[in-house]
Amino acid sequence: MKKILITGALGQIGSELTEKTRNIYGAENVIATDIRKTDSPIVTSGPFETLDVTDAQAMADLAKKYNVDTIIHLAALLSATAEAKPLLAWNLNMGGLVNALEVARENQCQFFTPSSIGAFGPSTPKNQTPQDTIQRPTTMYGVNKVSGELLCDYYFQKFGLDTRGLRFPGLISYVAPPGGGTTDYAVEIYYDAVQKGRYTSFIDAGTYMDMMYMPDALNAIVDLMEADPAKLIHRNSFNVSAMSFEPEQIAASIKKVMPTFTMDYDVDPIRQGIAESWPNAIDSSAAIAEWGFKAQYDLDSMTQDMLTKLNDKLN
Ligand code: AKB
Repeated sequence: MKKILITGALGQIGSELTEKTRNIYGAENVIATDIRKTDSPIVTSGPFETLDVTDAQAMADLAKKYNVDTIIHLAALLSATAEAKPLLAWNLNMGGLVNALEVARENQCQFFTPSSIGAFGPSTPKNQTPQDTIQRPTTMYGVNKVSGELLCDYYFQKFGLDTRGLRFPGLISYVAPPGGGTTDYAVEIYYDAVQKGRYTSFIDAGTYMDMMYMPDALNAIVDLMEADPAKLIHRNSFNVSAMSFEPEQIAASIKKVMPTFTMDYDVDPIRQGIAESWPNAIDSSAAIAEWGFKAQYDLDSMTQDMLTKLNDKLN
């Protein structure tokens, strides 16, 4: 049985991944950590510890205390926040990652950390973006993500650490909100649809980005961690996407369920610039071939589920 330490466990991915892994591997075998303690059910449904990932000794102590054999390192700043606070982003995103890798090396842990479509830049092919291609991002977040992919490759090659990762697109969920991301508009739009019946998009019409519904992202993490290592050619990190759309298409999908829904635009130049530097649609074929990646949800089935779940949650 695995003994998993999760950093950033109260964040957008962590909140749901902690619950899912506790269901699979046993609540006592998943140690949730985050820089802050909230009233989230994660804090009480299994072991929880406060942890600042830039504190290497504190992370090492926790790994020893719980005798962990797997680290899932999620704590990081997202793209828009990283652009506003680039030095903090470097220190947190890179400092936290190298600390987590060192703890994994000392304890011979299996290791997962997410990369992102943000690891690509304006000189990357925009459509069907290949698994192996030009990566010259122009954002601090992207610089962190490419560096992180390389660092994880290095720990695998140099120390034999079982590092694995996914290049996530925008992740959409109704449980914990994202914070400070460029793709956040595709989450906000559902909240505003349910609460106000309209949405003002900070991303401009015609801007395509890859997206995925959270249940597919969680399955992808578990499936990659369980995959036969002999079959993995690319470890850090696999392109994975379930859909690509622009704001008019997500609005049209919502209108199929809520015909009175309306959308207008107030474009944020910073986040629009980040979005334009990213691919329109990435190619997930390496993930499909090497460990059987498959997404269940497309735009309309995600919209149906999001609106149903948010109606239950908010009304
Ligand atoms: C962001 O928008 O920063 C993230 C991402 C795509 O990595 N959701």
